[in-house]
Amino acid sequence: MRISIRLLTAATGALIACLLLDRGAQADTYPVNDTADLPDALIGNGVCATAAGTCSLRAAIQEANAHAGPDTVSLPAGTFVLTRTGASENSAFTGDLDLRDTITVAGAGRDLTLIDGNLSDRVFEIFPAVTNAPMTATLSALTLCRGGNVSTGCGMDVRGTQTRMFVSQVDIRDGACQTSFGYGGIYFNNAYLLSLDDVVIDNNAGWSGGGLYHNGGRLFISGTLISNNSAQANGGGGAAQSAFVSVNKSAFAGNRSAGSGGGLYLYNVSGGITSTTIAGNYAGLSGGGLYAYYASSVQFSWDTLARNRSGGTGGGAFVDYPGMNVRGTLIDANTAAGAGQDAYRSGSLNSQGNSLIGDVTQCVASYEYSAGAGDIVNVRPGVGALIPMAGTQVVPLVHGSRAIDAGGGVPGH
Ligand SMILES: [Ca+2]
Ligand SMILES: [Ca+2]
Repeated sequence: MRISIRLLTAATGALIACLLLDRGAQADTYPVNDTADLPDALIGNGVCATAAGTCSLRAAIQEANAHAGPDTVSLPAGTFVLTRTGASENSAFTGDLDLRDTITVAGAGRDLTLIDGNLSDRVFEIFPAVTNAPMTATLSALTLCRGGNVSTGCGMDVRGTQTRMFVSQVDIRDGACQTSFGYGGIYFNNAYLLSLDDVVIDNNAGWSGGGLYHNGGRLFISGTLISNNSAQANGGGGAAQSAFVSVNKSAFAGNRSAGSGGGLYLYNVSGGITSTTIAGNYAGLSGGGLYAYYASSVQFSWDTLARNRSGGTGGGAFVDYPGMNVRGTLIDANTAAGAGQDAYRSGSLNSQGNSLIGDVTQCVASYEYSAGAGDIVNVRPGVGALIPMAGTQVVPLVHGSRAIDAGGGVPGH
């Protein structure tokens, strides 16, 4: 028996080695050495070379797109301004950088490598050369800034039902999506997966989902700060709908929407929001921090919603139909021009325990608050101002706060 297992292991090892060799033979790395925005002189010859004999970012992507199999574009420190204007072009020849095959674009660091959209098109457009073919795109260690003049995704637009998008150690800044039906610093529409790990999405503006607009598929966010974005309609920081959404140890801070959901707007989503801060956001209508609509399949755990403001109802959260499930979550020090300083209900606010809600009177009066063990409600738990910490933003508890050690225990803390 032992011998047969060993034989099987050896055979499997040989197979894996073959696969690795095969992939290794196909993979190419293009080290970029020119910040000028120039095209490749002869696309498809496997050599990244402009007419000047240099390897530009655009030439590297054109070669990578033409080359089957995974490729890596390696960027040095520098600012890469996309000066070859011409939007609505999809072969990376002008305007945005179109990624059409499995690729990794790696910079030298988010503070060192900047790709500037020149406010003339988005920065990256990600979709396979063959509609809905599998592809994986990875961006790391760089900053995308000043995408604009587009309706979908001033930083990036991700499409294709088999497209997986991984973003880590990346800033997406200062994008100007069209304010008339323009969506998101990142626009994701019915692709397979978007993963944001250690990402900052800051100071982008659009019509809906100022920082991020995510429709369909799967969204995973961890260690990420979404701040100072704005929307004319809903979801100043982010809007997600008809998707599975997982947010962990992240923050939505200082975002604004003229409509609802200043920090985050959820519609018809499932998943979990865990150990996340939603603070200092503003909505002109409802849900200064959060608007949750058809979001009863989302578990909110050990989150903080504080110091958000609403020009309408629900300063912290507007709980729309059918309801919202929270545990160990603090909702306090929010303000609303209308009813429900911290929480306003259209659906039920269900606590699974250890919830700390400064003002839940509007929900209680409507018989739409179900208490959990260890809840502390209708007293001010005591929270401090929003402060930056470890690359994100947090709302600390003040000395003597009722919330100290009242969260019911957070795993991993
Ligand atoms: Ca070439
Ligand atoms: Ca394009």
